[in-house]
Amino acid sequence: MAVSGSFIVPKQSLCPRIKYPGPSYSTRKLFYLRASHGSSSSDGGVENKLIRKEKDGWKIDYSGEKPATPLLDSINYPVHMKNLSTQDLEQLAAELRADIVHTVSKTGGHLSSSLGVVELTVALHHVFNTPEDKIIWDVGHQAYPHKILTGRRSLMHTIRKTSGLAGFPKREESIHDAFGAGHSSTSISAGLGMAVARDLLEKKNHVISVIGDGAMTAGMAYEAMNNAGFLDTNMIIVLNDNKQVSLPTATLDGPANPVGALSSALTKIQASTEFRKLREAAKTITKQIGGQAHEVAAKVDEYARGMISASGSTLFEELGIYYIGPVDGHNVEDLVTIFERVKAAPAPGPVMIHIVTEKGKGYPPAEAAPDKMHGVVKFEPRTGKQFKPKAATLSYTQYFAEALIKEAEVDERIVGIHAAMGGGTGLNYFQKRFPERCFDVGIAEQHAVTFAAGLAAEGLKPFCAIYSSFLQRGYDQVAHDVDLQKLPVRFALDRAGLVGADGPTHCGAFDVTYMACLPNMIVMAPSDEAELMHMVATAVAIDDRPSCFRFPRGNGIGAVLPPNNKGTVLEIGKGRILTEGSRVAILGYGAIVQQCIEAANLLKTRDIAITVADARFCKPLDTDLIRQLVNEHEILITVEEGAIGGFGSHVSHFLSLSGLLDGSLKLRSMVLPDRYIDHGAPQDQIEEAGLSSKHISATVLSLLGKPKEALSFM
Ligand SMILES: Cc1ncc(C[n+]2csc(CCOP(=O)(O)OP(=O)(O)O)c2C)c(N)n1
Repeated sequence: MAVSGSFIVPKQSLCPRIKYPGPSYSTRKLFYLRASHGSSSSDGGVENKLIRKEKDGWKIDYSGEKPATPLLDSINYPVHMKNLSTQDLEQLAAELRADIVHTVSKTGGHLSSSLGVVELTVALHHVFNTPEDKIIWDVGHQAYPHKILTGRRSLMHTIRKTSGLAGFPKREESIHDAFGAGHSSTSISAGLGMAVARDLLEKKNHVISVIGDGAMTAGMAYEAMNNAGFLDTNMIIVLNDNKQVSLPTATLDGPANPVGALSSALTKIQASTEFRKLREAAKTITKQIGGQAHEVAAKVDEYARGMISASGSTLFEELGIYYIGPVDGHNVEDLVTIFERVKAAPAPGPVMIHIVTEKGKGYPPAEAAPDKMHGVVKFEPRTGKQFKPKAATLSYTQYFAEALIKEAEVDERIVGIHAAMGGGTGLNYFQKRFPERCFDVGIAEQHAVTFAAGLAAEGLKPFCAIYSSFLQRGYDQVAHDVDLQKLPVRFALDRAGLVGADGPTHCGAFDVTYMACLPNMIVMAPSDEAELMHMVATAVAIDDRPSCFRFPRGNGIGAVLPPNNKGTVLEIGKGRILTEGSRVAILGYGAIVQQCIEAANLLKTRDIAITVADARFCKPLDTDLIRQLVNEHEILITVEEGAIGGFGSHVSHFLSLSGLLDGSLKLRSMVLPDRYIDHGAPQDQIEEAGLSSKHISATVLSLLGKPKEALSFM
C-alpha cells in the first residue's frame, strides 16, 4: 500500500464552532503501522477481515462486529487524505461504508443516500480543501460520510439524538458544513451565492454543490442554474443521479419510476452507447496534459452538444452550464481525475458533473429493500432487519390515508397530490387504491399547490398532502393561486409541531400562523385520530373555499374510530368542551389537547377541577365557545404546538376586539418558544418547548396563586 507524505497537523482542529481533538502522535504512529502492514488491529491483535480486497474490488462482511478500519482511523480531517493513492482512497471508501452501516445500525437515521455517495465524498475531500473550498450538500441527508471525514466520527453515535450531532449539515456544528440544509434543492442557489461572494471578495476557493436527481426536480434548482449560466461564475454542480427522484417509499410496492421529464432525459443520456464512448474518450483526455488535449476536448464537446438532444444541446448546456458525464459515481479514480481537471481549469464557468450512483450501494440489504432503507431505525447489520417498535395504534398519517380512501370510494372527484412523499404522507396507500387519482409531482411543492388549484378550478376535489414545513416553500401559491381565488384545495399538513430526530428543518411550527392569516382559508386541527377522520370528511364537504388541517408526527392515542373509518362532517367553526371545571379553562388546539387533558388529570389529584375544551377550528374561531369559557372562568389558557402568531393570537385578537379583555380575565397563550428547537427525543423537545402536561399544570397553579405548588411540577 502506498501511503506516503508527511502528516500535517490540521488547522481545522482550531474550528471555532466545535473543538475536536486533532490527531495525536499515537494516531500518527498507528497510521503508518496500519497503512503499511494492513494486518494489525487497533488493539495490536490480528485484524478482523470483515473488509478485504478481492480481485474485483473491496468486499465487506456485515457481521455486526465492529469492522477494523485502520485507514479510516488515521483520518480525522480531510487534510489527512491528501497523500493517499487511488488504492488507498478505495480502501478508505470501503472502510467508510462499513463504518456507516455499523454506526447507523445502532442509531438509526438516513442510510442509503449516504452509502451512495461514499466514493463521491472521498474523492471530493481528497481533491478539494474544505473549509476554504465549499461543499454544499443538497437536502443533507447524505452527509454522514462527510461528517465522518470532517472530525465528527467519534460523535456519530449521537446523531439525531438530543444534544448530539444533527442529521443534516449544520453551520453551527462544523466549519466544514458550508451551508445548512434539510429541505431540498437549495444547494445551487447557495453555491452560486458563495461563488459570487468569492469573486467579489477576490478569493480563490472552489464551490461545489452536490444535488440529487430528486432535488433537481424542484424549480429552485432551475432558477439557480439559469442564473449561474447567465453570470458564468466558476462553480461545480455534481448531479448525483441514482434514479430515486421521490423517496423510495412513493408506492407500497417499492420505488416508483422516477417522476418527471428530466429523469427520462438523464436516462437517455446514460443509455446512449455513443455517450458511453464519449465518456471513455473524455476520461482519456482528462488524463492528458498539454495543449492538444484542449483541441480534442473541444471536438468531444462539440460532438456531445450535437447528440444529446434533437435541439442540439442538453438542457444544462442551454442554460450555459458545461456538462460532463455520465460518470460512474462509484469509481474513485474517475471521480478524482475529473475533479482534478475541473479544479485546474482556469475559468470553466459553471460546470455540471453528472454522476451515476446506486442508493444503498455496497450494502446488499439496502440494495435489495423496496424502500432502499432510506430512513431506518436500529437494525441488524447482517440482515438489515429493522427493530421497529410494535405500536398499539397506527400513525396519524395512516389514519389520514385510511379516511381519505373511504371518502374517495364514494366521491370520485377526490384526487391526491404529494411532492415526492408518498410514504411520508400516506398517499402511497391512496395510490395503491386509486392509481389514476394520485399524483406524485416530484419535489415541487410550489407546483403541487398550483397544480391542485387547477384541478379544483375544474371541479375536482384535490387533497394536497404536504408536510407543514415543506409547504412553506409553496406559500405564495397557497395565497395567490388558491386562497385569493377561493379555490377549494384541501391541505393535509402532516408533521405539524415538533418532529423529534429530524429537528428544526422539518419542524411544523409555522403553519397555523401562515394559514390562519389568509382570508378564505378554513383552518382546523384534530385532537386525536378520530377527529382527524372527521376533518377529512369535513374538508371533502367544504367545496366553496380552501381548507387545511394539521396533524402531528407519531401515533394515534387509541381513540374510538368512526364506523368503517369514515368520518362525519363537523359543523364549521365549532369546538367542544371535553371536561368541565371551575375558575380555569384551557382551550387547546390540535393534538396538544391530549397534554391539556393529562394536565387536568394531574390537577385533579390535587383537587383542582379545570375545564378543557378542544377548539377544533382556528379559523373561523368558535367565538360562542370562547365567550362561554371567559364568562364562566377567571382564567383562560390557550395551548398549541405552533409558533407565536397562531391560534392563541387569534383568540386574544378576538378577546381584545370584543372588549372581553377589559375586565378581570387572566389570559395566557402557551405556544412554541420563539427559537428553533434542536433535534432530539420527542419528550425532550416538548419539555424544552415548555408544553408538556407538567408545564400546563404549573401554569394553571401559578395563575391560581400557588407558585410553590407550580414549582413542584418542574
Ligand atoms: C422541500 C423538500 N421537500 C421534500 C423533502 C423530503 N425529501 C428528503 S430526501 C428526498 C428525496 C431526495 O432525492 P435525491 O435528491 O435524489 O436524493 P437521494 O435520496 O436519492 O440520495 C425527499 C423528497 C425535502 N427534504 N425537502
